[in-house]
Amino acid sequence: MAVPGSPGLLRVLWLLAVFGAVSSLDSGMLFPRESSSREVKELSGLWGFRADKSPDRKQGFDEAWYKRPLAESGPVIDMPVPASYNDITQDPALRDFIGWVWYEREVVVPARWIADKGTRIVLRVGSAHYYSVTWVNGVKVTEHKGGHLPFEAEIGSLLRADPLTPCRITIAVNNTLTLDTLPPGTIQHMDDHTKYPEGFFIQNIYFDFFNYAGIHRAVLLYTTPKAYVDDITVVTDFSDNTGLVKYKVSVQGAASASLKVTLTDKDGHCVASSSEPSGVLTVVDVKLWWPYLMHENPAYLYSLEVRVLASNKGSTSEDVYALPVGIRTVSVTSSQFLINNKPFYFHGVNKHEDADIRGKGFDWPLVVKDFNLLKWLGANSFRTSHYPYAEEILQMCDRHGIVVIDECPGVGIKDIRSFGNASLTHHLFVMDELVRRDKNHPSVVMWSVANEPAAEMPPAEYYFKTLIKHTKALDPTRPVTYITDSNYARDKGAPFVDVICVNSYFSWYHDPGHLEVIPIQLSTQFESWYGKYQKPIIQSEYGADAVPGLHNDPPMMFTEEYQKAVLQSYHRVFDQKRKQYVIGELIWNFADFMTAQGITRVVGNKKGIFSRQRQPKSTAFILKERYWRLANETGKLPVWTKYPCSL
Ligand code: BDP
Repeated sequence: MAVPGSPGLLRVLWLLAVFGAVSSLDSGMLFPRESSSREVKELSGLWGFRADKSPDRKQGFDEAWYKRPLAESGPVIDMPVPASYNDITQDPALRDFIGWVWYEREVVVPARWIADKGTRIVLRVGSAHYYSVTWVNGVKVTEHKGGHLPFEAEIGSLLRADPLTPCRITIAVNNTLTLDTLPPGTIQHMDDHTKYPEGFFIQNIYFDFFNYAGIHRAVLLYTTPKAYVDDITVVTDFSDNTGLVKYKVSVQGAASASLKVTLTDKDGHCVASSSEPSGVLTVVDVKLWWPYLMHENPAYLYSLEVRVLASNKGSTSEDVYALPVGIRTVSVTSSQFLINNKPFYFHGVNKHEDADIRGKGFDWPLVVKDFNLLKWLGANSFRTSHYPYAEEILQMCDRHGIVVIDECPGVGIKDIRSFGNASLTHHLFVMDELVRRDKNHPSVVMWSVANEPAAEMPPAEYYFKTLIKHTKALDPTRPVTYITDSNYARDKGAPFVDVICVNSYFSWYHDPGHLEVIPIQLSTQFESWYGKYQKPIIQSEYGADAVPGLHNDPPMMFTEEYQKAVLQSYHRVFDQKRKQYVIGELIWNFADFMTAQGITRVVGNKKGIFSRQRQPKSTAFILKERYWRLANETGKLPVWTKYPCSL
């Protein structure tokens, strides 16, 4: 975290001190961007697909389906990528499928990529849920555990070995969750044949969203020269009018290389440059990155262009990569969250990557619609409940000034066996992957390592102490938290977090129907947590289900009136406590979303203030009115808000 108020030299020393830690991740995962030296070929569209419905789901491996075109080993259907496969067909068995599914696509690789041996060809999968194995022309190129995060493999030499064969990509994806996956789950076989058919089993999960599966984000091929920019890490600070951009570039594949690093402003003017692989760039008259509704000109981004000129055996090549950079600081006191040393109040939402038909598949129209709704609502922030969102979404946040609490998929850690070594090791690894991917986004202001774990269980203390310490070592510049729903006195991990994030559902899961309990229970909640820890508190979830169009007055559960009354009761308490130590409120949820079937869910969770189709319920207007009022009180409205039609 930044050190507010410290003099310039100390700041540079501090930046240097934290930097070793931030850059300790050994290889990069830069978002693939086109440049004069890099090309990107998206493989979105129709892929061939088959679910392995064999009893043990192993037929595909036993018969090596990856060795030949998929259509040669059985029937194949069309499957869009990116998309979850679950809601694409009329087959309930595919919607609820557990096990391996197989995707395949033949790609035409530009001949010049193959011909030029100085070109690296990288296959990248934005995310596939949950476990994936990838082959190119029948040769395994990578395996990856975990959805929501990208993985890649260099495939140039493989393609060059047989340049006349078309490039056939096969990806097998398995959505089975176990006690040490993130999120965890268990498989339960039902062997009583008086009740269940032969081979019947279910996937138990301890989280409240549909376990959508498949290839959820874009698959692409991209190129770089042999000597390439592998990673860039940026940490920013400022003192008075001077911005500081501490950077570190890691280059791979070069025997010797020279480097040029240029920071340009929005108008393309160079504001600082260097020829060192690491250092601190000084920006005079800095334009800071501010959140939406906190400044007239929010989300100012510079561009850090890195050029690497390498020579290898007499030939030279150049690689160019441009990274958007927002200069800002984040810090926490005992009662405030500071961005650029000014108190920031989170008035935002929790979201899901979720929509009709495509499930968790990335979809630009949906992303842009959601950002328009966020801005309309006057929301300045969201939490990526309950897993990392697509990088394109974080880029939108950088560009629009929407502040992000970036959460890893540590949701539903409820079984004591999920606190074991295997789970912790994987959890630490996922945090490595997440920080490596998202460390340079100015919009990301805090890491959340989990949601509602069974934090009262004894092993939770060691687990969260280790996890939070590890995350802080990876990135000492951002606060770390996890989201709790447990009691302040029993929570074993709370001593280690920087900000207390509490979820509560008074008058819903407790005292259902009794709206009158909210003021007292919510006040008690805040006072108990603050009394014990003296740390700032975010109400990280609160809300109530409302079936759109269902009405009753006086309010009854599941009606729009009840949802409205719950929100208004919470808001009255927030208004008392935000003057003290409550630093934010995030509604559960932005939009209705799909869940597993169950007796408390009527085709999904209905706690959205928008329907799943992004139409407002009455509460959206309540929240809009409140968020704009909060923005008026706590921030500065951007110039364009004077012209409401531009909303
Ligand atoms: C919270 C969970 C969230 C659920 C929500 C609910 O964090 O994932 O969807 O409850 O039940 O406890 O609506």
